[in-house]
Amino acid sequence: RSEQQYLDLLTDILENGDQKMDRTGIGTRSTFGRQMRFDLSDGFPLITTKRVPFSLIKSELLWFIKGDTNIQYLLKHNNNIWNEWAFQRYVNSDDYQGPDMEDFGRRSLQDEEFRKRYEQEMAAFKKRMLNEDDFAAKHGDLGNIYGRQWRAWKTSRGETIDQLADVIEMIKKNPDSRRLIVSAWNPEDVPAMALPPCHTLFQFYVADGKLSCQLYQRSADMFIGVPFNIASYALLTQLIARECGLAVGTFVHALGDAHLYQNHFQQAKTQLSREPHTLPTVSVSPQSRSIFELEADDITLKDYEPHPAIRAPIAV
Ligand code: UFP
Repeated sequence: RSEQQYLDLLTDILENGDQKMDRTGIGTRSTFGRQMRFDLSDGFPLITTKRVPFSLIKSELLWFIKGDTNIQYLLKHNNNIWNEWAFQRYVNSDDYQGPDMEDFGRRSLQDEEFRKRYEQEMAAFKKRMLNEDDFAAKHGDLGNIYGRQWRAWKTSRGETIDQLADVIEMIKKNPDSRRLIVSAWNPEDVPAMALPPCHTLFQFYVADGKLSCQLYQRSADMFIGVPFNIASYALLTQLIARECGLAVGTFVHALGDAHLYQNHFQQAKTQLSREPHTLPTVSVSPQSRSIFELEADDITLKDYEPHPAIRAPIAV
């Protein structure tokens, strides 16, 4: 069963992982170079041993596919997962005149008074982002993140490359190609990035009328990030298969540093005490709409009956 591989890896890291300090200062148990394989014809691999918010995964993926890098789209879809990154850029800019927001992530965990100020500033930021297009254009853009790298990679000659459209064309015209790759890792950009791409590169493979995809993820937060990442790439594979008239094959998830944060151990144990349920399915319609035109309402998750969500602090 698909989900069992995730649970087995979680168990292995918990029991045998190496103690490792990390950038966030929290500390992890970690292992290097692992692989999970999800046969997408078994069902859609959305983890059932805790509730995972599919609507956030869906709107984020559509945002990437459209090549959008401005959080206004996400906010319009009630998706707040990239807010902190835009807010960070805003409070560092000359336009920001409010109270000091230095190191807001850490301070809002430690200082109650500060947290209230931060939440007020963030709420005001979100409101302007939604209501003022000029403000959103100026302060909502996250720059060279996935949407830009996939759809408008800048070359040294000043041109752009649409890697996603190109790979779809290649899958259609030359499905046996061994060069069906999209890369998000740009060594020129990395030093200036707050969060260098975690999903660094993916490759497609066609055999027997089925489309498979392998992702190389350099760094994997097993408890919070990975269930999102599995579902996101499973959905991407399904959407590209649909675009190319192929059935879905396997999603292969290759992990570099696969880690469990110290403050997720208890939650992971709770999750591991649960029995997986049958996987849901995802349907996409209408058929006439291309991958680049799809909207959130065109993608429907069916028969998802997970165990309850498990709260856990996110490392920033
Ligand atoms: N992380 C994920 N998946 C993602 C994402 C981040 O697991 O899609 F964007 C986690 C991995 C790591 C942290 O715990 O976020 C990134 O930190 P670093 O850049 O130090 O690897």
